[in-house]
Amino acid sequence: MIEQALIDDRAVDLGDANLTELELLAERSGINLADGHARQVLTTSQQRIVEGLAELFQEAQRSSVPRLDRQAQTAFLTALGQRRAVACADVLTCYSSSVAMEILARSAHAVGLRRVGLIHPTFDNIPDILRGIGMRLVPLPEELLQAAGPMSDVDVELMFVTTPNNPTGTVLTEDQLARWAAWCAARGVVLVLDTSFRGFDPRAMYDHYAVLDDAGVQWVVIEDTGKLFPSLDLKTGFLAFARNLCLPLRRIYTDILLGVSPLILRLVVALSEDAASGGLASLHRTISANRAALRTTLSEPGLGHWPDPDNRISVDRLALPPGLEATTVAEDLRGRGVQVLPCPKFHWASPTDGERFIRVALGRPEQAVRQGAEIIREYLLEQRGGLS
Ligand code: EGV
Repeated sequence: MIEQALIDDRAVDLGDANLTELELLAERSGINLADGHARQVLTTSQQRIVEGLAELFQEAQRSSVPRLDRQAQTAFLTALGQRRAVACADVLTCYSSSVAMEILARSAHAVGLRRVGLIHPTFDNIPDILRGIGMRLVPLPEELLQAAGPMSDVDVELMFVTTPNNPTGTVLTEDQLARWAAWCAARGVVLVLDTSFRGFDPRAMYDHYAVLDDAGVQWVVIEDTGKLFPSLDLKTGFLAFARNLCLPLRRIYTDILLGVSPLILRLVVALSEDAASGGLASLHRTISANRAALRTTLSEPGLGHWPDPDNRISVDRLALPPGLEATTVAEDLRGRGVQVLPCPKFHWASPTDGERFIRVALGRPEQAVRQGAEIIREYLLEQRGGLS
């Protein structure tokens, strides 16, 4: 029997749910280690920014919105090492990175692009948005993107790479990006990066825009403040692109929105400046401590293993012991009061490959991660006993 559950008071087949529907379910009860949003405790300096919100509102009211918009873009991009962006990118500020992605996909479709190479695995709303708009998808396995040998010939018009990737944390190095940028430039392929998780990993903070600009490729980069700052989803996505880009991004953008609230822009400026002066380092310590707590709690033999040892982003995959399936495990864990994501939908081209993995969110108070990990541990110990 397929389990049903109430999501927003609608009955939804869990066998059919996308990852975001499972995340909505996770907000209803129990320990929520499902969505990848930033829900860790505010740092002291972030707390101070929040306490000044009324003041930020007044400032935003008095400011010129275009200037504030540019300030938010510059403060965020430079905090994350993307200095060349200030000189070479046009940037459209969006409500979220998913809205930026929708605008990108519609724009590509409008000029007739259909064949899209997409990193595999990755969060399911990316293939779902692209397919929903009418794109035909070709999976690009992470191993292919990282291979040092001769570049295989993939027949695509647009290439979409999430880096660091969600859920694996895999980062496209500067050399790899340069190779793919040259490859795309030579073939007239549009190169799109989704860098929503870059702020977690210093290895993803080299200046991507310098590499893209120097390669002379047609490029788009989707950035996101939402995964980093625990600001109750007051956030922006940035749609950054080459000045000579052949896609009608501005036209489609204006079909959808006029702009983002200047209060959010002002908040992004404050949080980005804080990130540059110690906030990012503090975030890295928080995520690292939560990852250590999770992995230590589940370190006993027979409880699975960590397939992404170098992952630094705010989610972590556990490879389940042989014989267990993620869909069942996630359902069982929900029954015990902890919510994680089963990984089949991340493997959008071959879902059963994802049954070996669950994804655990780490952007949470450390206590929530510890308690969740303890429940997962007890469950897996019982399963180990039952299976042997
Ligand atoms: C993650 C959910 C959507 C997404 C969650 C996410 N938002 N579907 N528009 O932000 O990794 O949990 O990225």
